[in-house]
Amino acid sequence: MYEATVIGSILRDHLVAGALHPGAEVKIRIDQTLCQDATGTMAFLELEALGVDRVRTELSVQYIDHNTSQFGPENHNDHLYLESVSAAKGVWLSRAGNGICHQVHLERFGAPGRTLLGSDSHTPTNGGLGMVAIGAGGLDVAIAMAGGPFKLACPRIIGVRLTGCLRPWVAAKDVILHLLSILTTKGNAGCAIEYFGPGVATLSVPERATIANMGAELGVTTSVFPSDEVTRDFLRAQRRARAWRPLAAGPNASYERVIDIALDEVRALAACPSSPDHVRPVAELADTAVGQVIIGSCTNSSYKDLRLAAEVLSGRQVHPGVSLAVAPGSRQVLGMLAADGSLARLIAAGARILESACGPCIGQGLSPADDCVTVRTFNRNFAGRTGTRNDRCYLVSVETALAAALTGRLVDPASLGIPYPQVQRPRLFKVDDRMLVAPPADGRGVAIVRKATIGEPPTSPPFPADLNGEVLVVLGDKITTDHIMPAGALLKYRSNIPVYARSVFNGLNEPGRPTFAERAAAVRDAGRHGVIVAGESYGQGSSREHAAICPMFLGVRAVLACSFERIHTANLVNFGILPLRFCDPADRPRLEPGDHLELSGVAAQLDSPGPVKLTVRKAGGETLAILCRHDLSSEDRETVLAGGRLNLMRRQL
Ligand code: MIC
Ligand code: SF4
Repeated sequence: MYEATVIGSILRDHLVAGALHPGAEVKIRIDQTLCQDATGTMAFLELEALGVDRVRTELSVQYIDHNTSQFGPENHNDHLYLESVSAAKGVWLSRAGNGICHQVHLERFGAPGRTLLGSDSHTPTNGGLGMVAIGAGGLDVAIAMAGGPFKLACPRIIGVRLTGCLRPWVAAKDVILHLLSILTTKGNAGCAIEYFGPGVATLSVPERATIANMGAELGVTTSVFPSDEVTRDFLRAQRRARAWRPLAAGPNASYERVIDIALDEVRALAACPSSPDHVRPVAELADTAVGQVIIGSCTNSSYKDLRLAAEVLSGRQVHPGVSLAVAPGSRQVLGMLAADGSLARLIAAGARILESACGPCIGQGLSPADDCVTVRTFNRNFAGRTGTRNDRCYLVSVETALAAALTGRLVDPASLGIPYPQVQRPRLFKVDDRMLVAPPADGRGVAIVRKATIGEPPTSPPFPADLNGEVLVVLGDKITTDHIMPAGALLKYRSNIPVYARSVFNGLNEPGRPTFAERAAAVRDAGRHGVIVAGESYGQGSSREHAAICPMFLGVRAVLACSFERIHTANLVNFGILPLRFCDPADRPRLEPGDHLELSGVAAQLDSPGPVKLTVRKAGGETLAILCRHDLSSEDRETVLAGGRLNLMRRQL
């Protein structure tokens, strides 16, 4: 399978250990890393804990893009820590205001044929440039920065053959929404997607990046496009022609499965509340009145996206019932919009211009009113992510967002009757790297700024010999890391685990009753081990390792689920929480909060090839026997038993 594919050739070039075989564990060398501020503080605290003086990658970049609202001193404290620790450790820094990590990386650093590991789940955006770009938890990125290899299950490669070209008013976003309607958000862990076919050449690099970006929503490890003349042109226009190299699948490339997409047949689509795979044709949603439209995020905020917005809105006015906000993806995009008059046209049409940052995508402001339909060009619409509890968030292309902004309804943009503006890529992008700070050649003299809100990297005691568990909660399918560890206004506590941990599963809390965090802490303080029970696809969404660290802090030692998502599983293991799969999913609803759950002889059971046996004691005295499986490698088992990877590495050092 790996022979003639682009993904296979990049993995082969970077293979450090293991053999390329679908599902086999391999280790690969990482050329580049990226961190953003909301995950970066913890990643750098972990890097410091590992005693690393200077990073050993070809390039590492720290972006300040997620957490820029600065309510209270915490955000700025984080920024100052990140600025100084980046300089000390040999890492580039992209300052607040310079843009969203994935967009800036695509513009200024991404390179075909290289590997990129990022502490953000949308790191695969740079697969649009022909990189094997993978999202991971902060600790895995810290280890890569330290020069360590990245461990992954060798992905099964799904080929997506693109033919034809997109019709006017249909966009790359609709292509990935179409793919989400086929593959859904669950069941794709362990796969990767490779795009090929004649349709690829009709898509620009930012369009490819939009498609690769939302591979994260499919749950695949990475999404990769070939590197061709379009890629070369893009890099040339960024004054980085030297980074180019050609990459294409050979004629004998074979894939586990091939999905054909005729681009001409794709229609305008929307992901309806509250999952990116609740996809329907926009034409069928025409009765939906819209109160808010936001254009931006790492999925759709390139120059082409926003120039198109300016062209369409030029001389028109946003519907009086709609609040339209626009967040350019980078300072480069914003600067170009300002220089060519697009910004003035957006403002004249009534758009509210936001900072070049993640902003509302991660619930940092612009939460919609109760019952207000919000239409966004983003990638995630998990319930409550906007900051409004029962939100109604639709994910669409820029074209569809503009149609909603003009009409106040969800309508197919082709029905607007406006000629489709042809936006050409500029011959040269406006390159200005003054907000990118290069690290000094020797960072040893740099003083690291550590204000009071910068905490310690958390560790936990070794795994108990026998698990004396108590079920804290029984959940359904598709529990996302936004459910486990909400972000939004709480993002500012990312460097302060004891405070942030108070909000674990806060969406489940009811007024007047103990919170999840209080219940978990009480179980921990009584000397028992908290257990979370869930259905399919536990841990969808972000790479935030806080969704493992904070439960760990509250004494959670095991998660029993029907299936898990890739990044979250790795994070659980890294922080000493045991992920177990039910052998029989019908056992899940037999469990209730308060049940006692025993797993004796943990180490021996994890080592034995058979299922793991658990005994459940119910409040009424009934006893159940439950069988589970684990998918842990021997290294993972050792990590869990040590109480997490930092403990293990400290021991090894
Ligand atoms: C997201 O889109 O959910 C985030 C915020 O970018 C996260 C990272 C984080 O939680 O800090 C992600 O996608 O990994
Ligand atoms: Fe930022 Fe949203 Fe992209 Fe996450 S998905 S990196 S919050 S813009």
